[in-house]
Amino acid sequence: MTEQDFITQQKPTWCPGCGNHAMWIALRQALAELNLKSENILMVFGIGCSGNGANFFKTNVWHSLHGRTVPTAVGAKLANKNLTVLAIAGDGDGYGEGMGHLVHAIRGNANVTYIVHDNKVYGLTTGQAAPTAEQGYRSKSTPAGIIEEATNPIALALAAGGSFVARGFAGQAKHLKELFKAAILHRGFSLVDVFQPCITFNKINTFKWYFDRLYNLDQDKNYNQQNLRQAFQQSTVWGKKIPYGIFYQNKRTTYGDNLPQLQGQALVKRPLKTRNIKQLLTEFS
Ligand SMILES: Cc1ncc(C[n+]2csc(CCOP(=O)(O)OP(=O)(O)O)c2C)c(N)n1
Ligand code: SF4
Ligand SMILES: [Mg+2]
Repeated sequence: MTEQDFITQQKPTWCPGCGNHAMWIALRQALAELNLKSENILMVFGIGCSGNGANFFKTNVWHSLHGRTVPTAVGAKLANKNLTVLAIAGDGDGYGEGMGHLVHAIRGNANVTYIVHDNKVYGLTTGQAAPTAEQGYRSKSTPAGIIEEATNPIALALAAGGSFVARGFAGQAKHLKELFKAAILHRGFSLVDVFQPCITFNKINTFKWYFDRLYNLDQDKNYNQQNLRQAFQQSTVWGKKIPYGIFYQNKRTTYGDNLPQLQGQALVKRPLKTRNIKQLLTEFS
């Protein structure tokens, strides 16, 4: 398949210039370059501008609930291990309502690729501060600036035991494509947090803001992606300079590997057996 084969007939409704367009293209290219077929891919989307991507990718797609993208994706992977499963959410979805799921999915290391559109706002609901918004960020609903400190998804994923933790940028589409490919090829739970400028509501974290600050860890010969201590150190760098790329990657058994029931044929391929549970009911009644 070519990247064009992953396009539906529906034209993207995102604002012209939104970082979502570049993410859409980079992901399609990654899928095509990995020789994946539409019918073998499941994308689980959350609710948000990011979630509207559900209409624009020609794969199996599940437009899930806000905050419930990850458990839906993990469940689907357990039911059909033959699918390449991606969970795609906004930062409000993934790090707000869905935050607890992230930590537990990382612990289990289910073989799912999780892509988070990090625009630091709730785009679809017109620009309220997302958990990744910096302290003091002003929006219509927080005119005096937010009191909370920004959540740090990279440090959090590392602390939870993440086996693949990365950050991309919608302004570096070629690098983003390679990052998506590496994340999909990784056996286990991979988090790719992507800086995705929301040009309509976030007037601070613009493309230029990122271009002025970002440096690429993947090009640093002294950076070791297997060194957790180094990854933690880089995850806390923020301000005039901000790192992106693969912070950390290691090999761990996946959730599916550790479940004896999942060995052999995928669950969905197995015949359904009817069982008589009368004896069980009598025992517990
Ligand atoms: C359970 C639930 N809570 C809240 C909402 C309202 N809601 C819809 S989209 C959204 C925010 C989306 O922001 P984000 O996840 O960052 O995605 P973006 O639009 O920025 O891509 C919210 C709060 C909802 N639809 N469902
Ligand atoms: S509101 Fe922001 S995130 Fe949503 S489509 Fe427009 S620019 Fe993109
Ligand atoms: Mg958002």
